[in-house]
Amino acid sequence: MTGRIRNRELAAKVMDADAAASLISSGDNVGMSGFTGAGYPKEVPGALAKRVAMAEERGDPMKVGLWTGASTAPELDGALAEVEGIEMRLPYQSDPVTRAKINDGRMDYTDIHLSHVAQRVWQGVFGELDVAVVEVSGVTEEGRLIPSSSVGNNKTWLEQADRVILEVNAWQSEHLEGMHDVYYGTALPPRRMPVPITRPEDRIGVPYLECPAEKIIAVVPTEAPDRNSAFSPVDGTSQRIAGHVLDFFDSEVRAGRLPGELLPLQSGVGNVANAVLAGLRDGPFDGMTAYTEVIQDGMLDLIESGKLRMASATAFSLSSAAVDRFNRNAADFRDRIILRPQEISNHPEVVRRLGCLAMNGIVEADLYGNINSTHLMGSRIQNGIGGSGDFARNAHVSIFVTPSVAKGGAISTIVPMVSHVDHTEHDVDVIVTEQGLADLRGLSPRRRAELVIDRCAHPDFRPMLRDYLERATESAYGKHTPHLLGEALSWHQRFVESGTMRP
Ligand code: 0RQ
Repeated sequence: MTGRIRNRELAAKVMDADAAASLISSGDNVGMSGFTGAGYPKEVPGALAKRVAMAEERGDPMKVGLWTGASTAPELDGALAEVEGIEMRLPYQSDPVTRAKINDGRMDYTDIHLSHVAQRVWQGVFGELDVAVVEVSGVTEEGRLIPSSSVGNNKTWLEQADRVILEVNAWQSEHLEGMHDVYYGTALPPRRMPVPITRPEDRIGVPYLECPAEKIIAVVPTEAPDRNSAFSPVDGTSQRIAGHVLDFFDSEVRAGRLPGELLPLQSGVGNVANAVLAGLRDGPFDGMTAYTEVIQDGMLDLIESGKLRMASATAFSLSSAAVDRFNRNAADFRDRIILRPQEISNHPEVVRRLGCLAMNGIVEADLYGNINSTHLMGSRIQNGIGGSGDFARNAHVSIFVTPSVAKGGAISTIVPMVSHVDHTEHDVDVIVTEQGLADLRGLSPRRRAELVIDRCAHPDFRPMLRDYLERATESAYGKHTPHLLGEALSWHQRFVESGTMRP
């Protein structure tokens, strides 16, 4: 381990996780590293959860505010949610225990565009950041921090926190050194300057995180692995969705709206998005690039196949099999992957300039193209908006993908009106299900509705949607975006009452 902590001053601050966790107080806001199961602290959160449980037993409850890059893993979110040690969680989660606590009303959660988090913290809108707990893969002789498998908000946590606890993880590949690009040029308005990225491969910062040694109060060694959940095997539904997306890219190239190597890809979280990447591996496009948020299995496959020239992101989101592959070949991947802070990987200015092709999964879409990415039946949070909004609004083409039905066919993912809106009709260019693809660009709401029903809805639900649209067009208050207000959310209500949207 001493090999990973090459700085003497920091080596003298090594302690175990329990001792480090004792330096966190009830009521503290704690900024932890971690983004989709990569680069989160492995030791201190569990030790903190133990403290919380002991405090509860003493009748002196302890809670902290928990801020991260995005989702983490059971050892962090799960452990702290289990003992109800989290007062306010932000900006994204996907942990089953956390989700249950939030939906039971026992934990506060604020769901934020991931590119917004750093600037909100700089503005102080969430209060002071007391402690940062950040995993790094090593410390250089000079005390510079070598980031680990995600960058997320770590730069901001290290700058803003009063006290810093480092976890140095020797499980992370040593070849990560040099892969990161940490940009120190951001400022709040009116001093904000352009972010000088004009190609996904541009490096504009430094490969290290900086932190004054006097702020670092503890260094905890670990060798625990990242824990990302495995993707489901690509099934027929995902394959058909991928096929429609590929055909669309092909026709855009033929129409002269996309170059032959496409534009930088952004692919969201989830199984369907991963399957689209798998489809691209067998497609006709070469020399592709990615400017995205996470590098998932499908992205790694594309790099290995030579189809993807390089990928820029803020984190890995790899299954354990893919992590092994990455760790074995990390030196080769280093030249073709750049990890950046999330306010840069998701920066609206850069996404617009590069012309990203955004592909994100959804919960449901409505006839007019509004998208719900986060809430089941309008009230139960699934994960969060993540970076989907950073990309969707600013993309060259914004594509949303979903199977046409959920829960074994009880739910239509195409509904008369979405029960929660994350992406408005203005940010949605293309909707794809296994049934087909609806290119909504340039269409009026009523034309969009016809196309979404014909191309995307499941055949079992198509007649009900057509019937709704016809009656709404006849009797709605306005004929521009016709709705029957008393009926628009009745499908959801039926599901809540009977367990199915079917009549
Ligand atoms: O629940 O596992 O209990 O059955 O939602 O659905 O079909 O596995 O889909 O893994 O692609 O995730 C929107 C959640 C889709 C994801 C979402 C139920 C379904 C299942 C998951 P079960 P699937 P995916 C940032 C990218 C927002 C953040 C984002 C997401 C579970 O894509 O979190 O885009 N997106 N980040 O049964 C009720 C419906 C449902 C439904 C699905 N209509 N009603 N339940 N489910 N549809 C940018 C990056 O670059 C990363």
